[in-house]
Amino acid sequence: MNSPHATSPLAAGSHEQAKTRRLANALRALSMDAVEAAKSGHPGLPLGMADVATVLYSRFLKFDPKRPDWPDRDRFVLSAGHGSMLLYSLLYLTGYPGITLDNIKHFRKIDSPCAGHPEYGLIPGIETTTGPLGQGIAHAVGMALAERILNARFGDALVDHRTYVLASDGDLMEGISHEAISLAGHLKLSRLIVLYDDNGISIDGSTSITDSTDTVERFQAAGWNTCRVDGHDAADVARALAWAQSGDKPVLLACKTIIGFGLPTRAGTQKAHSDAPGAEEIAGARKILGWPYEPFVIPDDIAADWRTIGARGNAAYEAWTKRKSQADTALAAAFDAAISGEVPAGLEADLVELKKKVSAEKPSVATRKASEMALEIINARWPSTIGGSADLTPSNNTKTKDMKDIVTGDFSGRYVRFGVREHAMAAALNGMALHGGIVPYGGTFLVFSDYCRPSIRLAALMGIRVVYVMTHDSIGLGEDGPTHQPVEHLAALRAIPGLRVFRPADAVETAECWALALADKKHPSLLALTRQNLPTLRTAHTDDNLCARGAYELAGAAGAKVTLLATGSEVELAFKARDLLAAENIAARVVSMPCWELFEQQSETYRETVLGPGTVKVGIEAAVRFGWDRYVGSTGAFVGMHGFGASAPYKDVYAHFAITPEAVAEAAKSALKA
Ligand SMILES: Cc1ncc(C[n+]2csc(CCOP(=O)(O)OP(=O)(O)O)c2C)c(N)n1
Ligand SMILES: [Mg+2]
Repeated sequence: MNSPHATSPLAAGSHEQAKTRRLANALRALSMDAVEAAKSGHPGLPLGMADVATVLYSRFLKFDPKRPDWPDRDRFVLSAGHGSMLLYSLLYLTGYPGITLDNIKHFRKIDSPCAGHPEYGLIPGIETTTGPLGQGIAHAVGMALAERILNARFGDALVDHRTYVLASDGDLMEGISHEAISLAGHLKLSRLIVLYDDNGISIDGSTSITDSTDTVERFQAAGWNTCRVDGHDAADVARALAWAQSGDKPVLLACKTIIGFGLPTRAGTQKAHSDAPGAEEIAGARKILGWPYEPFVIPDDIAADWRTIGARGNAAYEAWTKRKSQADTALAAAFDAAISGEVPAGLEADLVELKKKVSAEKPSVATRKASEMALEIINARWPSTIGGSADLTPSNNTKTKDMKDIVTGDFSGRYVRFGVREHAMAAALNGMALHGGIVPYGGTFLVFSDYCRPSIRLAALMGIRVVYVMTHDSIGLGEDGPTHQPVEHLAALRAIPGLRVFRPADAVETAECWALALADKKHPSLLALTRQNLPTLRTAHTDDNLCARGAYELAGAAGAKVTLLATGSEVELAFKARDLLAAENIAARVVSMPCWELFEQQSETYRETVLGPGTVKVGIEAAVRFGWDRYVGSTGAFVGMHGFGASAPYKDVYAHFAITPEAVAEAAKSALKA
């Protein structure tokens, strides 16, 4: 690489440099005016990073506001989501659709897409939801990885862009940043450029009161190229960004800035971080910045210059369209298919064939193995799927036969070795899904969904398609004991709005749940899968996907007095309990409930019919009761866990906690008597 301090187009004192400062001041003015009007928000970051952002948008970022979905655009991730007004100002001034000055005037109000923190989907140009610190930079690692994967598949002519991240002290203090930067450094994601807002301030005061890390050395140790930059010297920023365009490693530009730059008394202090500065402070800032205009007024010449910046990328867009039209027809078609994200023709039918075969052969397999069987078919049909695991590949069964590893320097594989980095894995899956062209899935043990949860929550909030393959889903994992046996996780995951939690009962249901997860472009799905073998219970084949309705009657009974409601491995127990009850002339039906969320969406009539009006209900799940009351009601019973598990062979653990067919039959009989 060249020196980051070579000559610059933005020499000190030049007209260009003065103009850049005025452009930046437009971002500052809009940001502080909006925060002041809302009487809420965070002026510190926008005022501090305005110069850096201006250089990035005016000289480096490849974007076309008229084509916010252009697949080969550079991605800009505002990891420090509290600085949202900086992003809104940039999007508005460069001419993105979906954001008006009026929206900015209503920053943080119910009628404005300018939400407190940037929310994916509210305004084109917001590449990801951010706000929980550390998530954005980790999402960006997934985006940068997606770019390289698609570049390997489709070539430089179609895929050749960068991912820029603006990260704050808080982003880099968060643990997830460690996982994310070490993964990016290992994979040498050279198209990833982090602009670190090195202002030395967080909410409690100077960062020196909590942190002694040398951030630049930390990134170097993780395999990044680094450079210290004066974040208020446009020339220095431009030089560093030019330098960052080449090289074979991800790049950290540590930009020294003053938080709240321009605020007369608050600049450089934690007081600048958040809250409306007040009329006096803002009037003072206008003087210091040389910005005499009324609130929300952008003078015509500056507005025009920003629009010109917005128009800058159109030529690159046109050139890309031309390259695409000249590309090999099959390649271009495959590219379009990947970007569309549609499930390829024939895949659903293939999965139906798998169901038919399984129903006939009735194998006894763990659902993690059944998931692998489904994945063999999915991955063979769909080149867009990218799989991975957080160092549990042999346990999660996530790697199918033809999947080659993605390795440093060769991104032509389809399998990511995420290392023991669950949180960054889940975030990278988000980034890949957001990037587009990829359908990501990743595995770990269900108990470690806790380590993924913040990313899973954001996937649900954003409404994106990510699939989590979470195996070892109960005490049924046996010997590893209570540290590894999830008990509260199903309930906790079901509490996340929009997350589809699937717990299939056998290999047929597993194939159905995979089909549902893939077909749903607007929701993340989590498959909770067993370690232990389960019998095939769906022995009568149907082309219909019965799991699509969330719950259904798997075994009926004439004159049923009892309905046994179960999920996953416990459906087998329900079947055995049904036999025990039948021997005592008590008719019981079995309802499998692989996905509560989908069940809740069915009509009231369907739900009532499935739950069995007039029958006594027994819920069976090797997990805590939380959530089950709505189905078993006040007259029903629950057979499951009431605390943490225990370490022993799994059959002994089930017996120890009395999650057995006998216990279920007893519970049903007591409930009938009550
Ligand atoms: C995970 C998470 N924890 C806490 C917060 C609340 N919070 C918002 S900004 C911030 C830290 C502010 O410091 P810094 O990141 O350096 O931003 P700056 O003040 O420099 O703009 C905190 C703790 C958050 N948004 N996300
Ligand atoms: Mg800071």
